[in-house]
Amino acid sequence: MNMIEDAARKIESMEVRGAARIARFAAETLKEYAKSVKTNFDEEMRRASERLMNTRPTAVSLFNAINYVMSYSGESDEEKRESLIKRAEEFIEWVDTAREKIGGIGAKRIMDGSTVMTHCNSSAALSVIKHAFDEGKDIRVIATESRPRHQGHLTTKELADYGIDVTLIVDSAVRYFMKEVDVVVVGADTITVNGALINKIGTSQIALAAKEARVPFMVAAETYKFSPKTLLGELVVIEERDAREVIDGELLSHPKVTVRNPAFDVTPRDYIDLIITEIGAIPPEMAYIVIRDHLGYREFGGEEITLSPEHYD
Ligand code: RUB
Repeated sequence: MNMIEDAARKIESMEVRGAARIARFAAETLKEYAKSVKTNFDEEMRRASERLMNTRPTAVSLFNAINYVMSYSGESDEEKRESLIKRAEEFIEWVDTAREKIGGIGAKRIMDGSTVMTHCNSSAALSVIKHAFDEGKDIRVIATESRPRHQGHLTTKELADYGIDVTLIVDSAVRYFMKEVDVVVVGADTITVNGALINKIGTSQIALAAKEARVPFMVAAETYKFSPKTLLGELVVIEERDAREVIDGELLSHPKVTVRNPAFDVTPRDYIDLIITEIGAIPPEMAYIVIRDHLGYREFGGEEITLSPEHYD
């Protein structure tokens, strides 16, 4: 289990972060682990997947990745291993191709001469921005710092290295700069059945400011970011991380001070103009259709939902 424990810690410490990367990494880890399991295949894989599942609670991409890979079939351990490896490879390909398709679709909504605001560090959102740039559009990006972990620095470096002009701002300057923005593009950790977005803390404030300023707000989200669990009424758990990410020193131990550090927030669907997925640009109201028809969560036997692998395409 060392391999699994190492991988789990990489996700928990955010050495591997971002909903798509976490999902891809979990699929890769399960694949490598499956190769090393000698006996009790089902039991070993179940324990491994449970450990990975419990690393970060909010991004449903992790749940969908593990569910997809663990829906393996076969009689013997050898057949099961082969099936699992194949499914892990399929999922990894899904991650890679979806990001590219989203980039191509989303780029059409970014006009030449635009200023684009983005938040945190989303591979899907950056794919949209890079595709627009690759098409020769003259664009400029405003990237938020994304405290407390400063993922905005990663975004700034990645886009600047790509040749795009980037302005880095503190999170509280979003409204100040919104008047210069033509479109906002962010990623997603989870899309719920009613079309709400769960993404990096601060996203909902940006959506609010965008709506007030009549600036279109787009979400770049692969279909594996849509949450089947919310169809059964489950609420998305918002991860609350260590207060020491926010502040250190004396204030932390002051008896009258509490420091809260939620990592994500919820943006209601009314603030979202469009969700760019690999199967098309859709309104948030279509989330139910994606979960039911594309991910295949159609029939539920009791409370337990089991993924029918053939429904993924
Ligand atoms: C990352 C974050 C990203 C989404 C989407 O949070 O909120 O916007 O995960 O990213 P954290 P991607 O840094 O806490 O993991 O499009 O790459 O899946």
